[in-house]
Amino acid sequence: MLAAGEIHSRGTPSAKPSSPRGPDVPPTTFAPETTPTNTADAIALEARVGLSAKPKTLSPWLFYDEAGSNLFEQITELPEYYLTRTERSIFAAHAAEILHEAARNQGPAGKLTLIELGAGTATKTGILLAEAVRQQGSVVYQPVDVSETALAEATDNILSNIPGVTVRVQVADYTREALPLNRLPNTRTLALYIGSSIGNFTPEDARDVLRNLRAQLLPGDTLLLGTDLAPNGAPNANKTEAMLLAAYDDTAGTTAAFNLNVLTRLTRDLGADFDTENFRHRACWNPTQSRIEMHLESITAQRVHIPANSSGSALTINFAAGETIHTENSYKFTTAAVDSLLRAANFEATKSWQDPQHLFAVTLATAL
Ligand code: AVI
Repeated sequence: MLAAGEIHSRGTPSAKPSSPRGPDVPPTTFAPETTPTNTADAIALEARVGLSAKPKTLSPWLFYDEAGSNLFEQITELPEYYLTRTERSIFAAHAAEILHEAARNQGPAGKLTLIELGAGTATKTGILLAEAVRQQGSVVYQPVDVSETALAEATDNILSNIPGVTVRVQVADYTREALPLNRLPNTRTLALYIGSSIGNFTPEDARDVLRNLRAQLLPGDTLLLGTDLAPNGAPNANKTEAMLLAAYDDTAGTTAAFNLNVLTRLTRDLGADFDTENFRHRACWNPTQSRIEMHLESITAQRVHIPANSSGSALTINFAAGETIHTENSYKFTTAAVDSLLRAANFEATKSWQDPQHLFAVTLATAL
């Protein structure tokens, strides 16, 4: 899956993303060995493999159907979910310095091009794009995402609000595909991987995602990485485990609805007979792995059925009371862990910005 189109903020779109809109397939933490190319087959295989495993698992990409994407948008505005607004506040306070630092290796005539992995609707990126236009007059922005719907929304927002940006959308799964960068002469690339998305990968997969990105960059290009900090993540950190847990188990029940929606999706897309009333949302802090885990806990002993599909014959899944399906990991980092992850992918951390409470870090790294 790969499509690209260039759209300027002044004038008419010269091309639009070409493939039809379909369900979103975000990156997976528990990637199946053989990757089906269509979403229906991928869901069928994911459910069969994950729900037959011990312990049971389901990949977090299953969260992001239309209802799940809307619930995630709501999560980002919850009082308990500090991540999104904190990262935005770091951009608002430091955008000028971030862009100056990234442009340091730039020749006098050159400009920075910004690419963004998993751009989604690019709501926070506008702050950085506006600053890039202020510093260099114009900017080319290349958002990469599996969701054409999200990219179309991102493009509309940016073109109507930030004059001077040329948007080149790229529909691709950056966890599985190379990212042809179409580098312009005399430019350097600043890659954005923000929103703590890296935290949803195991440490090995996180390193591989960054290595894949590094392979597309030239020495001197830069990466801006957004990471959520662990309770002991930085000197003077003002974060408690309780704060972390609340961010993943809010009082309004939005995160619970987001987690349970995965069962609704399997019921709808596979004809399964999950009753969401028989499951409850669980979030826990795993200090050994430095991650928040989300699970769906079976309230009673029960059986769930999935009819035969492209992945195999009909499946009966037995749940003991209290047994869980592990649906997501959200890793939290110390500043040292961020530095060593970057090193492992052949980047060198050059500067890091945090909010005054040290909840979240935005790190600029140079490709070696
Ligand atoms: C997308 N990702 C960075 C979110 C996170 O915080 O790990 C997903 C999420 N899961 C529950 N709440 C938000």
